[in-house]
Amino acid sequence: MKTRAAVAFEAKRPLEIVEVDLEGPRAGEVLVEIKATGICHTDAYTLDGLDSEGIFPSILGHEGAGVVVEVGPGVTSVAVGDHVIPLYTPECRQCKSCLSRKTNLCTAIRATQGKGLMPDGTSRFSYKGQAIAHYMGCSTFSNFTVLPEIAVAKIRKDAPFDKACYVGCGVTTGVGAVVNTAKVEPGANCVVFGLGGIGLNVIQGLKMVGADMIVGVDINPSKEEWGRRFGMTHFVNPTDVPDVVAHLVEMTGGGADYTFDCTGNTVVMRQALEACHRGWGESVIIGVAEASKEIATRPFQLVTGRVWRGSAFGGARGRTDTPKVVDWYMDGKIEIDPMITHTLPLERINEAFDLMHAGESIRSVVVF
Ligand code: NAD
Ligand code: AHE
Ligand code: ZN
Repeated sequence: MKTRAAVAFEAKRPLEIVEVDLEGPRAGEVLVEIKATGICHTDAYTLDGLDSEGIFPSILGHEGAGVVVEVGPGVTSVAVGDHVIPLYTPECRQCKSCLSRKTNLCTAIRATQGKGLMPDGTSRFSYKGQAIAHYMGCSTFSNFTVLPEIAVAKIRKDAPFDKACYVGCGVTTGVGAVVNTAKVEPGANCVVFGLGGIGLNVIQGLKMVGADMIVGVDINPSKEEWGRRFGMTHFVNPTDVPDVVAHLVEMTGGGADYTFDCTGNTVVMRQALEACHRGWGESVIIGVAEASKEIATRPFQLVTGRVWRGSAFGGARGRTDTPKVVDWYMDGKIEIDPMITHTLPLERINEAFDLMHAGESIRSVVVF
């Protein structure tokens, strides 16, 4: 079939909206009509050529929601008409990682996914006879996409696509980092670095679990109002203080119980670790750093009890947990609507990247 898609032909070039060829689902795969997709900073990072796994040409996008329109042979867990969220972190429930119960990082198809291919080692997308790579196993910047059955979460049918898509990455990543990864307890003092589409979801997760101080840190002063809107109790602009770590340690009475990096900046990651309380403070890295960047700190920071951790997709088990996050939204436990600052047609998808880089959006959503 033909489908409209925004194709990343080259790094650092705007996406081009073209009609591409899409092969139907093979065994264990489903064809999904994408109804809406968010634009996450990770898409921008790959398009900007900063991803060591970046492949061109490819169809980016990993934060979508849509409807199953065809299933391949052997598919049993979803059916035509089901509403689904594509999962860049699938859940096969059979691999060593899934069975360990220690991680959400299913390894069943990670190797081919990282190469922009379906699990059988081929691509379903092509343009003028040339293969186009899939992205993060999702490629939601296409009106139709093919996904492995283990990489779709079935969600309730009354959830609006243009909001539920955000659960496919940003919402689950932020709220999940609090609930699943850090397991923040009520009364904790927390610091969130970077108040964008991820950081604001960390903040609403912290509010939900009853954190005490929720300190937001951002170099963009307009983010103060956004943070307060979702439960932030204090704001620090690092450019206003001589030493942001010393300032945060003082504010939190010796350091935070939990800090979260939602910037992807390795200097900020160090600050987030060092703003933790001696003896027990835990820092969770959510931000994705550009290829070749490394983190550093004095080992003494760890010797004296601070803990450095990371979180991918908020530690959520895709097929099991994502529908629950949609329920939280539908039941009013978490908010999504106000964070979606821009809704655009596919033709204007490049504007979404401009708005993100200018710090003018929280989340832009493309509706098909
Ligand atoms: P975003 O662009 O919406 O937000 C980033 C925020 O960080 C902005 O408000 C910006 O002003 C702020 N910031 C930038 N530099 C800063 C600094 N030096 N100090 C303080 N604040 C600073 O991006 P997003 O969509 O929220 O994504 C945030 C990061 O999380 C990205 O690196 C993205 O790739 C990553 N991410 C990771 C996962 C995961 O599963 N681990 C999932 C989604 C996104
Ligand atoms: N390809 C990058 C790594 C990118 C990365 O860390 N991705 C996160 C999700 S970001 C969503 O917006 C993730 O889930 N990582 C786990 C995984 O298996 O990729 C690189 O550095 O090569
Ligand atoms: Zn993302």
